[in-house]
Amino acid sequence: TYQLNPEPTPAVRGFATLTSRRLGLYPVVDTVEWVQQCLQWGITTLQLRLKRPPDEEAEAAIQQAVALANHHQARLFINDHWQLAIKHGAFGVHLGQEDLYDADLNAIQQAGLALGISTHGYAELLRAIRLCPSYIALGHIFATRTKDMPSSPQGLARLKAYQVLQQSIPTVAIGGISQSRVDKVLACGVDGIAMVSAITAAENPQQVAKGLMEKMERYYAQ
Ligand code: TZP
Ligand code: MG
Repeated sequence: TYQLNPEPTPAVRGFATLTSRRLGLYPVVDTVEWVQQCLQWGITTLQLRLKRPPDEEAEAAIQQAVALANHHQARLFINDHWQLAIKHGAFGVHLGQEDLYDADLNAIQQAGLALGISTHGYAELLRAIRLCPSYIALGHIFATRTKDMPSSPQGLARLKAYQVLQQSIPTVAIGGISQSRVDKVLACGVDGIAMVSAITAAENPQQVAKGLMEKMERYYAQ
């Protein structure tokens, strides 16, 4: 079994590898309606982040979102609710640091689900690397109003340094990334950019998402 503390974690390979390591524009949304919207725009990797207990409503939303994502052959990561993600055959699970103590990582791995892990600094990044997840989220890069963050923003210099530290696991930047900051974040070498408010609070979310998807495709094609 995986042990995080105080024993060192064994370096076990096996969380689903992303066949296309670029996650590109990675919207993080909180309703099935948003999942549907994103899929219609052609988003290929996305996250359903339901900040609620694993009740009937959560399960219904996860079931519907998974069905929609599978229909579009998109990679849907379920935040927190790893049991429901396994039960309904989601592509992957996204876990924060505190979730790593409770979640059964072996069960996630054995069910063939991908795993993404949030990190907020060097120590957490090292710990995440040892678990060999499918991707690592690095954040928050800039100040954000979407989530209360106890730590300070990582900034672009650290984001860039983290890419030098390890290249084998795909990385995603998150936190305070607005449309106008995307170029600078891409230049740090990340494989994906996770966004909440830049998309969901946009006046025209579709236009923003399409523009960013095109920008990222152009960037990665270079
Ligand atoms: N995890 C770290 S920052 C964040 C999450 C879920 C919120 C990012 O939201 P936004 O609106 O893109 O800053
Ligand atoms: Mg969590």
